[in-house]
Amino acid sequence: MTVAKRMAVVLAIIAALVIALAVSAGDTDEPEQAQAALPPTATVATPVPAIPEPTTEPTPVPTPAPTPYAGWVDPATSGQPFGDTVEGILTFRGSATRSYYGAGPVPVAPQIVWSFPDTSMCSESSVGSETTTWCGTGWTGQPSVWERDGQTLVSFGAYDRAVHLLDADTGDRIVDDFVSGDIIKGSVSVDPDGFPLIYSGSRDNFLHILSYDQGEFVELWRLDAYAVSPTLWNDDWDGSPLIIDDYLFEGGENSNIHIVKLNRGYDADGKVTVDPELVFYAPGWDAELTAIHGSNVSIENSVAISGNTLWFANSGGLVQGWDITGLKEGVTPERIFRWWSGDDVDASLVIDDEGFIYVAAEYEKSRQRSLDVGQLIKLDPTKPDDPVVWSFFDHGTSIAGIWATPAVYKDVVVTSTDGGRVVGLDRATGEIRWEKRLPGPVWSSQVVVDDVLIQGDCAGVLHAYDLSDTTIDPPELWSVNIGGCIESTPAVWDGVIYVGTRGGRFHAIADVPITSEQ
Ligand SMILES: [Ca+2]
Ligand SMILES: [Ca+2]
Ligand SMILES: [Ca+2]
Repeated sequence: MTVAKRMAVVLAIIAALVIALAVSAGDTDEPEQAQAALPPTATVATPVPAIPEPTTEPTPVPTPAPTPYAGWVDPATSGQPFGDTVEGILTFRGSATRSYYGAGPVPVAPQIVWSFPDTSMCSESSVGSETTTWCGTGWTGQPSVWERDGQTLVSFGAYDRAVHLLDADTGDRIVDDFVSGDIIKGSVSVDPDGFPLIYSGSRDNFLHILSYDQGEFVELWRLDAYAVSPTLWNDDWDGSPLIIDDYLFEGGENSNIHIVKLNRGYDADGKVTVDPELVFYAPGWDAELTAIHGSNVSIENSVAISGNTLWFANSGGLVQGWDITGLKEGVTPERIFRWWSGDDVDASLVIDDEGFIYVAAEYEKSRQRSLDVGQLIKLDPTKPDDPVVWSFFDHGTSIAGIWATPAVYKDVVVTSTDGGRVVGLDRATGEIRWEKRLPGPVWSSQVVVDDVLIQGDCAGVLHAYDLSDTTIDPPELWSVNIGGCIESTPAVWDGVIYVGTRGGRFHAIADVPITSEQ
């Protein structure tokens, strides 16, 4: 049972007790109506006596609901699920702050319970005159997993060019695959407001919006990388979009940041509709950056939002925050934070519950700046002129640094490097608490659920480590060889781990075989 399901049961029990109390107290005039008027929080806030005393008091007075956060994303929600409308992992790293890793239980002695499909997912893709065959799922490749109408669904994009939507219990297709025009590297996003929509980029130059309520995938809209001007560098879409309050936020390899008003709704037949409008775009580069770094300033990470600021970085290493406070009122977003990391930042920025930002950078250009600021940097955005809180360094070889998106968990930050280091850092000081070595490149992002660190390596082994004591090198709980380099980030949901590999297939890993009854 998930936490939310447990909460629902507890709420139901408490609600029943409140009704019993009202009835026993003789307040029988309008128990149903009175109960119906109570918001769910009121029953939580009001303690129920074990032995109800007769009283002339009416039913307990509801406590007013807490004032909802007025801005875009309450910073205090870092580490929590993405809203409370749809249960699941709905976008890369689960939330607007890229910091929600899923829900347990985590399996204790897992095996592969199903794999999809029967043969490898492969296709060819070309860059310039060079054509390569790609198989399986890659970076970032995290599946979305969510609950809908009593069913658990899982969706992901793969190197066969397709978006897949499966029954998470069985691995059977819910609808036929949506085949895009090129390979898919990024992580799909699922609509957090419950609309039957999936959002996916592709190397085919389009960001696609797909519906799945007509018995098949229907492409309702797509955004062309060349819909904006000027662009720089390329035209793929790797980032996992964020959808909040009917707005979609996405960076592209066209090096621009984009904001789309979705205008979601339903038609007369009850089928989902969108009427998107590109309301804002802007270059993610500036002349100061291109003077140093040239035109490779694509945005390949997944944007983050905390408070009223939209955060992302680009392949030129420019970390930036854009003020979106007045977006809904038509106020043009404005860049309010600029900081240069020195090298390509493909990992997504992670924002903790205090608003600190964790930047993971690659080391390819051998610049002095990279030697000065490091490859994992904690930034304080309230000090734009001197934001570095601490730095972790990984520049021992000519190509080094970090592709995985780090995990903030309790008092540590866990990261991994291209060379195969897996490191636990003190979140306050940046001090290295422990370090492991795994077969690299370790591009699969860290996932921590219920004190268990899940880490894939490039030999095809998925590891689980006991992180209950964050001060010691976490002992291994289990490992399972699933074959093929694990570049994709796993999704942990309700006893099952979902992940694809470069070996060609996508897997569900759990303690016991899942039966397909019902
Ligand atoms: Ca392309
Ligand atoms: Ca890319
Ligand atoms: Ca890049």
